[in-house]
Amino acid sequence: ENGIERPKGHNVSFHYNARVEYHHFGRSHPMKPWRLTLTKQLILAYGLHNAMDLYESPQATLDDLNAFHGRPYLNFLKRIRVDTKEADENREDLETFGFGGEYNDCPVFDGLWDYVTIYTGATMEAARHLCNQTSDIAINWSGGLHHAKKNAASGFCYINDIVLAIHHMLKYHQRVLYIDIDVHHGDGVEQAFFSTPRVFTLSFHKFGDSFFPGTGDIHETGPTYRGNPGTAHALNIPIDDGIEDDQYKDLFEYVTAETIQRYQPTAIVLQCGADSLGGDRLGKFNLNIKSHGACVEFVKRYNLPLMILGGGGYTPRNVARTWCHETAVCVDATLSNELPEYVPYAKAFYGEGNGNNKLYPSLDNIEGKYHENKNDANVIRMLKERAVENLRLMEG
Ligand code: ZL4
Ligand code: CA
Ligand code: ZN
Repeated sequence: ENGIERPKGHNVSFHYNARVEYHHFGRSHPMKPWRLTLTKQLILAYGLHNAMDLYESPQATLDDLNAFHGRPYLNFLKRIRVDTKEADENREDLETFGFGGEYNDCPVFDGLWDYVTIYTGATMEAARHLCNQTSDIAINWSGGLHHAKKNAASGFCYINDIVLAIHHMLKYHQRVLYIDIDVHHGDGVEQAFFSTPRVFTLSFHKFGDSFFPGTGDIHETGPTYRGNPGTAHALNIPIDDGIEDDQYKDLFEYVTAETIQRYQPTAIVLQCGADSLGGDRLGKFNLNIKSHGACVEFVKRYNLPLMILGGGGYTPRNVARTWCHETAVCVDATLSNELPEYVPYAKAFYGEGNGNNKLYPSLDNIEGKYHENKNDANVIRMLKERAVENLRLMEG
């Protein structure tokens, strides 16, 4: 059926609980959990489920989340309801925990606790499968919420499933490398592991013009106070608007190869935020689906236990296309550019241009969403040099 076979030589597992799809951040909020419905339907339509072990993941428990997040924050998150949001008694908590005032990035919505425990449960299950070696690659497209802090929600992220997964992996792995290709800086993960050499965080992102969250310049390599064992275990690659396929691939492959060579990780977690694609509602890059996927391909070639997570992605049809393509990369399948004949919600794939019935429409030149490329060759060269210098600062 569809010519999709199980990959030879490695096991891929897919961790998912469809209940995550039915949550709503509110009208016109850019984060749309139903992009996961679209992703799943495309994966099924191409027959990729035949090539993976599928798991309906359990919800995480409060105790699971407590491995990173503070009790008072978790109690608040579990208790808060839409109808009590405005209540005076909660106003202070809303502010401290990242919900109040201007911070409508993180709204209170119906089923919030279920939502966060569902996506985190899937990431935790993926971590367990990598650690007990039932999977070589474990995928959770509903995870990858990299901004959440120990005691606060931030940037559409309430619980940091990535930190929790890495925390679990450290029981079995000496060194975990975290790579983040979301267009935003993976600040929450970086911060959580600032003081340990056992996790190295590498993020590629748009930086400048106060783009959220505003951190992640090239010189930010972690706190540099003397004696901090985590010194220089963060690497940030700040990128300007409009970066294109070849430049990004070159930068990604060079910096990632140097990092792996120097750090020698025993496992890798890759956050595949799809807001770095061209045409994204929030992003500023001009990447096509196959060059985003080339990052997954590149990392996979190291044959280390690999966790694949989602993250941002605000043009749902292209999020689905990208994560479907990257699922295919994981199972060594090649997909036809023609969308399968029967795709549920096929109309959702209609968008700009003439790529409506294609898996790989060109995204690097979308009218009205094209970002002028502000990255010149010299800046890219400088970033590569600075990255290598930063890697040399690592002790050992
Ligand atoms: C929106 O239309 O830059 C939220 C957020 C809600 C609907 C209701 C309008 C109410 C764009 C964004 C006004 C909300 C104003 N609605 C939010 C500095 C900001 C302060 C908060 O991909 N306002 C903050 C966060 C970023 C800021 C990006 C990326 C997550 C990830 C991993 C998080 N925050 C300005 C915004 C809208 C909204 C429209 C929005 N928020 C765009 N960028 C941000 O890295 C998942
Ligand atoms: Ca990033
Ligand atoms: Zn993002």
